[in-house]
Amino acid sequence: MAEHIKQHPDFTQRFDGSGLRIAVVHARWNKVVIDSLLAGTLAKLKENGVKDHNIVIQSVPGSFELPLAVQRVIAGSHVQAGATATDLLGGLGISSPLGTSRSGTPAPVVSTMPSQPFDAVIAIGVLIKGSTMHFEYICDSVSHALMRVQLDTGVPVIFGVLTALTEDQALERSGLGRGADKGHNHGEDWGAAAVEMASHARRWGEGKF
Ligand code: DLZ
Repeated sequence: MAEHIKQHPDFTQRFDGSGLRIAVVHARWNKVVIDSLLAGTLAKLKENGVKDHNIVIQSVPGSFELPLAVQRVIAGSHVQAGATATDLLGGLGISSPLGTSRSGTPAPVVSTMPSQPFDAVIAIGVLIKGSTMHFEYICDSVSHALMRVQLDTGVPVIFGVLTALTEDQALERSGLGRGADKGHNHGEDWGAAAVEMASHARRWGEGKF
């Protein structure tokens, strides 16, 4: 029997992120740790093939703001995709009050709006316990709310919220440990998990198992 049972998951199976659109929403409390987690997340997304133009980054003040932000970002990406469809119909002269151009040739389709809603959202925050019950309330409500958002929307939400009892715990989990061992940057796992879950969700949604 191995000495330690608790292990990171095996992320060696590669998923193709080249066709995925992913949002990262991060809090700004505890910036040093957030910056490192964000860097690890983005590096792993790109390593898995996600294109720069398909990554959208948004920030909010603290972790408590993350669930609403994630929910609105998902909703907004559907609005964007719908607007692109409307642009397309307008370009073809179907719904435009002006109809086709004078020559009768459909106007060219010019759209700068992304056509694809987000395939996954990564929520990043760093909660460090203080001397009151604040930490417990926020950890509890944020984790439940992020779970609710992903179940309500069907879009994978990656739980990138560190809930650390000490500053050292937060540093070690972002690869910034004060000792010789800098620890592991959990942002990398969140990037890999986002690509995997987005790929699964798309495939499962098409009834492919
Ligand atoms: C107020 C507060 C405190 C004390 N600590 C943290 C923290 O460690 N990490 C974090 O992300 N946010 C913290 N916040 C801010 C709250 O999350 C939230 O932004 C405010 O209560 C405003 O809603």
